[in-house]
Amino acid sequence: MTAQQTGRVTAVHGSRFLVETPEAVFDCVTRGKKGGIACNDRVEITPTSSTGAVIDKILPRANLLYRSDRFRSKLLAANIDQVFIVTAAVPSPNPQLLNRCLVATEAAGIPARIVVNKTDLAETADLLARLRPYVALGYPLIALAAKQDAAAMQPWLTGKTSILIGASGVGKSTLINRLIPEAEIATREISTALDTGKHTTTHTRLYPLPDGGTLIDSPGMQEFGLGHLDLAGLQDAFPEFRPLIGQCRFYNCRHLKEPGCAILASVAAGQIMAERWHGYVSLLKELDAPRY
Ligand SMILES: Nc1nc2c(ncn2[C@@H]2O[C@H](COP(=O)(O)OP(=O)(O)O)[C@@H](O)[C@H]2O)c(=O)[nH]1
Ligand SMILES: [Mg+2]
Ligand SMILES: [Zn+2]
Repeated sequence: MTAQQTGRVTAVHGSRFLVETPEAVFDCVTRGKKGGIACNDRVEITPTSSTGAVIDKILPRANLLYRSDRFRSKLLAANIDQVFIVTAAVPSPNPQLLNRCLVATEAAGIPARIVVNKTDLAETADLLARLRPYVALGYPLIALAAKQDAAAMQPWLTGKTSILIGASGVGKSTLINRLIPEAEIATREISTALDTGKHTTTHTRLYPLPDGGTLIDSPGMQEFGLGHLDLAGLQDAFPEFRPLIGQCRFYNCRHLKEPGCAILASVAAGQIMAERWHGYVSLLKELDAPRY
């Protein structure tokens, strides 16, 4: 029972991890205080019993989606093909959460798609109109009512590893349950395997899709810090800024109020959405804030 095995992390719950190998599913801990393991990481483990194991090593990642505040990073998932940012008109969305999710996804080099859920609600028309410019930026938008039908998602998912992120209450769990009939049972099994008695909904976990592929559910987020980016990384995460970088009068322009700024000129001309520039400014200010 002590031979090393390779598997993938199928659920993360605090410092406990479920790892699935060709042989079994193991309830794992890490050696020492080593953290930094994400859902869908490939890992090497050493079993310590028929159901328990220790994670020895994370195998190299294709990518890593994460957020961070001044104090710590929160890993969302590794090795993913696409990120679905789920929004809904109710509860009333914070437009900057969408921008932060988009920036994190761009910074990780992963394609982003926007899902507008709850199209059955009248308020959704306004949200769809407000988000139309994001389609012009290159982000596909999928509108659906998960409560009724999630067929619009299906063609996007097959054969891919995807994650759903977004505020709590937008309908991520409803969508998962619609797409994966066994999800509720799987969720209960994971909770039984990982729960230490405490009530919690902070798991990140993955589900195999019926037609092939993997879908990862993440806990709802109200905040989305990106303290790990630097100025160059931040600018580059806005696709509409990219053609303008290097065209400002000052080589080290931060696009805040500098004269001769190509990005500010584009915002003034209505070519760059003011809402996007405001998102950039608020992220830049966080980069400037002292870190502990
Ligand atoms: N009207 C409407 N409500 C929905 C739809 N999808 C989900 N909901 C409701 O939105 C609330 C939050 O859903 P949930 O899946 O728990 O959201 P999560 O926090 O993102 O996982 C629940 O009351 C759902 O019933 C939808 O398509 N239309
Ligand atoms: Mg949920
Ligand atoms: Zn500038």
